[in-house]
Amino acid sequence: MGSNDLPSSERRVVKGVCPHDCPDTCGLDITVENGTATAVRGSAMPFTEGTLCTKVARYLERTYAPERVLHPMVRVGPKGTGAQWRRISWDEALDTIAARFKAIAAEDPQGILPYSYAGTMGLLNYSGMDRRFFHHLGASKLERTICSSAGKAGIALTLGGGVGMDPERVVDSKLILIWGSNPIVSNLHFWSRCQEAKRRGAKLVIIDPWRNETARKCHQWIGIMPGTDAALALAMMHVIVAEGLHDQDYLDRHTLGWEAFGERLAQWTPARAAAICGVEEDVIVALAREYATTRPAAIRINYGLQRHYGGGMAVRTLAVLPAVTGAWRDPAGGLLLSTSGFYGANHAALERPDLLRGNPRAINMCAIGDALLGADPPIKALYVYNSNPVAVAPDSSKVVQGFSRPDLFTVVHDLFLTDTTDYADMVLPATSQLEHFDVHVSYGHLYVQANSPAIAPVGEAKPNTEVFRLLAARMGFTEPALFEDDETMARQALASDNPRMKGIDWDSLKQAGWKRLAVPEVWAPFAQGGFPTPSGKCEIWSDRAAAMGLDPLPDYTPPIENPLSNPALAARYPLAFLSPPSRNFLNSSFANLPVALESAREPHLEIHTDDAAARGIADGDPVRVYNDRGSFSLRAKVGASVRRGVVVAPSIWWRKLAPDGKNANEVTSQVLTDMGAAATLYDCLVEVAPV
Ligand SMILES: Nc1nc2c(c(=O)[nH]1)N[C@H]1C(S)=C(S)[C@@H](COP(=O)(O)OP(=O)(O)OC[C@H]3O[C@@H](n4cnc5c(=O)[nH]c(N)nc54)[C@H](O)[C@@H]3O)O[C@H]1N2
Ligand SMILES: Nc1nc2c(c(=O)[nH]1)N[C@H]1C(S)=C(S)[C@@H](COP(=O)(O)OP(=O)(O)OC[C@H]3O[C@@H](n4cnc5c(=O)[nH]c(N)nc54)[C@H](O)[C@@H]3O)O[C@H]1N2
Ligand code: SF4
Ligand SMILES: [Mo]
Repeated sequence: MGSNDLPSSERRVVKGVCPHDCPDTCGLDITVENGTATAVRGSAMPFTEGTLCTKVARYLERTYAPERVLHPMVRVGPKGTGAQWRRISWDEALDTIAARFKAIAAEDPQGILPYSYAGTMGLLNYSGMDRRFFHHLGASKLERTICSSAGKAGIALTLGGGVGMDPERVVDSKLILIWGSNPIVSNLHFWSRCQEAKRRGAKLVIIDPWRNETARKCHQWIGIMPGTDAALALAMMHVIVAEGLHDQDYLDRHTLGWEAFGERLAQWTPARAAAICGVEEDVIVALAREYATTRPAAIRINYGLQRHYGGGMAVRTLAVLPAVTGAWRDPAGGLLLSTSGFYGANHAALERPDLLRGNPRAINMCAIGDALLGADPPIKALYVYNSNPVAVAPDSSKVVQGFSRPDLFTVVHDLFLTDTTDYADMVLPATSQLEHFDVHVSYGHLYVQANSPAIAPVGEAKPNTEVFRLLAARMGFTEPALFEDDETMARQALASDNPRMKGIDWDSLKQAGWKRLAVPEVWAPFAQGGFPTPSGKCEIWSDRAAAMGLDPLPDYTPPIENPLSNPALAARYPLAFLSPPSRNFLNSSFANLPVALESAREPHLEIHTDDAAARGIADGDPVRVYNDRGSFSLRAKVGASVRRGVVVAPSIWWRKLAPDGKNANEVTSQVLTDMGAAATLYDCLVEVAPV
């Protein structure tokens, strides 16, 4: 970092953090020459090890994209076209928003709804001043559950929170189960460690309906039916117990309810699971034996497998596996969904729930279509930031209909003119990560990082935090917390009495760039139990689940849209539809940039040769995917990259850039999961026909 010493007018390297919703949370080294960013590289942060994924390696093309929104604008054309805009000043923009918000709030502030997700994961711009502002205003609350909350709820019941093995240790694993996860696409730096483990002799098994990019590099692919993972896990435990391969000592010391669970496991024969999962009985038995007899054994589950109705239960059940075999005893053993529960950032100081005015209702973001069309009292104003709901929210036809309401006042703060800005009354320009301060935790490693601005804002762009400070002033608010600056908020976020946050403060973090949580370098967090559950044990039996009206024991909860659980629906729509992340995009981010579109080319649907033949579909044919909710078109890719009965459309394409102006969410549903009120994006039956 010698270049830090050079005068700022010449060349310097600024420490940043990738802001995207990705478990890797990479450290960035941003080279700045005469005020212009000239290179973005992976930092020496230990999980990043100097490399970035291809999307972010070309971050300057995003930062300096000619498509960036550079100043506030109001819509002058018809809603939904995004065609005609008039440039306005920030003063006019803020005055207009404040006037509308004041008028609505005078009647009922619940008429105003913020809509945001994870365009940036930085704590300040993800959930800082925005939360304070909307709390103080008394606006409707938003349940931010579109991604992970089913799995979070499930793992919290079994393990006590978003905790698990240290992903850096996986290099020493001898068996790695990659389960509902596509790390080459969505967890690249975990994958590089899997490859190292492979070189050291590990076996890699992937459990996924899709033979995805990662599956092609694993030793074994188990092509399971979507939404049936809990049945597989139960049968594995059945075999492990029946063959006496369980770790009775670990179970006795560190789990709760193992005996009660025994009766249930007895019913989960491999034959029963085989019929549900579409996986052969002997494959299940062999997997169980291998898992129980190989040490260290790691399981990487990811969010793919919990985007089904039974997603909470699936994660809850899978999370029991490492306790049954005692895999937690090894640093390179155990299970990982998220590391976020290890952090102890001071969210209360950051978000200030104490400022909450009244007891406003909550609107679930996954059902925004229905909410815009029917919430009572009605939603009159929508303020969207960090999200592109018209592209990413399920059941698009409802979403589009809701956003089209002429009486709805919609403000969108973004870097680009997205599918959502097409329905905005006003668009505000947002800064990129190179243009603002932020502080980052992670859900895929154990480091805290600081992001410092490398360049001045492009055009008239402003960070989320700044816009809410300015709006608070226009609203006439006087609460001092609404005017604190970014670095003050960063200090507050890190002022935590969590022992793992010891020694991490903003000023030293800003200098260093990153710091590992105060945990051992080589760490087996639950080797001696000590789970963050009420009992301190791995809770197979859960009193908390019982109190929530749920089954106190792990089990299998079938999908809603599945041939066995809903044969009538499957008679009309026999194919299970998945729309997982594309390698070239990050959700819908990047999906408008030439650099990403060059590689992604056009939307495609992977379909098994037999399913294609039965429908008269040949490789390369244009096809239509449809169900009762809607339909959209794309090109068929016929082969053996998916199991029979499943079709896969890598996503999330922008509607307006797709051949028929629609994307995968045309067919997905607004139904919520069994736990955590999350989206059931992959619980979806469709039919496919040639166009
Ligand atoms: N390049 C890129 N990286 C990303 C993203 C992106 O869009 N692009 N998105 C980011 C975000 S927001 C998230 S949440 C993560 C998501 O990343 P992951 O958690 O890895 O989740 P998905 O990619 O949704 O799904 C992973 C795999 O789950 C499989 N799957 C679907 N249903 C089931 C099931 O029922 N059982 C099993 N066993 N497998 C199933 C899919 O076929 C897919 O291969 O990735 C992040 N990283
Ligand atoms: N069919 C289908 N639908 C899905 C999924 C799927 O797998 N299939 N995945 C789901 C998942 S896992 C997730 S997490 C959601 C993701 O949904 P979103 O969180 O909405 O993610 P993006 O589509 O990336 O949109 C983020 C937007 O925020 C903007 N942005 C970035 N940084 C900033 C900033 O600092 N300030 C402001 N104001 N804006 C910023 C970006 O330009 C981008 O337009 O989508 C879900 N939808
Ligand atoms: S998207 Fe993920 S892998 Fe790519 S740079 Fe960001 S954190 Fe790293
Ligand atoms: Mo996500």
